[in-house]
Amino acid sequence: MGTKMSKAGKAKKGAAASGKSGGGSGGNDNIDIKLDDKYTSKAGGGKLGIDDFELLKVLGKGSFGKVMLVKKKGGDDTLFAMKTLRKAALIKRNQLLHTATERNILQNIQHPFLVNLIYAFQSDDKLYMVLDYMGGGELFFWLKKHRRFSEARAQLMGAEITLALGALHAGNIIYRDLKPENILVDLEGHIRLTDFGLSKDGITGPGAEGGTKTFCGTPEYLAPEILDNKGHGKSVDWWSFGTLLYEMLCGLPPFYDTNIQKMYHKILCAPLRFPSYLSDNAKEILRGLLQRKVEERLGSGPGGTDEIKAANFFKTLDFDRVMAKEYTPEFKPPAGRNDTDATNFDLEFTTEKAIDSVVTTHMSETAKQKSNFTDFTYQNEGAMGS
Ligand code: ISQ
Repeated sequence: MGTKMSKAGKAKKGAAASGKSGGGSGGNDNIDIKLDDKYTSKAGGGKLGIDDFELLKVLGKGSFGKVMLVKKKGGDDTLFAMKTLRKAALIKRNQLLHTATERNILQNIQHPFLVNLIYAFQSDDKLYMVLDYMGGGELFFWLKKHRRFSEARAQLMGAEITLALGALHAGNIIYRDLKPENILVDLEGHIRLTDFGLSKDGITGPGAEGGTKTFCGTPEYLAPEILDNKGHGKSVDWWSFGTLLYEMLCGLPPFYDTNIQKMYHKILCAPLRFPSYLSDNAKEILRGLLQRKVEERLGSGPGGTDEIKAANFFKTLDFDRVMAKEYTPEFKPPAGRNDTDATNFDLEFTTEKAIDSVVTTHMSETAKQKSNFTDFTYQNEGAMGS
């Protein structure tokens, strides 16, 4: 959704979600927000609003809004991340479909390794998504700080990411945007994927999508078939996973170049090379995932995710135990002095006063905006009554 937690030298994302959202500046966009009725009505009556939350810290800011650390008033002490999005900015930047996609995916899948949606509501000017809080911040931050991870650390994180992608694929969702900035770490060291805005649902195989996508930002995690505009399916996520696993193990993505054109070229045709310290099992899974021929790529066969789970690289892990978070991560992010000090987030944001800022828009636009966001309000059943 374009909200970045850190600016540590990476290009901001802002990829167009799709040309299908109709564009315009708040007019008659016919947005198909597929909603499951059971999630749109709130038990106990009344509607949640911003006043039901205590705003504690700013965790990050982006072009459409910000993410704040919040607590529900009168509830227990559970911390949440509240993502706010300005409707006018979304409409102007053609991000309605992107937002609707994210919200739909979040409300339909609950998983231990996906950032789950707990509440969603709206005002005339903004959308609000209340999500699991991940106190360890971005994996990106830890990867840059530690340069590379041990095989044991990359193995457990890789297994958790595999299960998250497997759950999305089982729901016919292609994530498409796997990169270290979109992987958040909790205070135990477990991960969750976030930012489903670019995900695509209902695509079952290569070529099913068609059409041209515009990708801004850097291509280092994008599969060759995306760069080649050949249409793509779930296997693009296994390529991105291979790129990420390589970066976790070696410190840089496999086809990295400071020159973006050269990086494009390398992703399409450079040979895959490994540093000498990498184990045979690590090289084997990376060769399988970073296979340019989609039909030969690990995960693209009928076994899907099971092909990845069966790789020798994961042979010392029991995936049922991974799912149950029974393995203790090798690295635990520092907790800070207290739960709410957001020590693993950028001081640039966390020192800012957490407020729900006022949006200045024309009244005529407000009414139009409202019509595009009907049914956004949501309450997770698990959170009822808290
Ligand atoms: C959860 N915890 C911390 C930061 C976040 C940013 C975006 C989405 C979810 C988050």
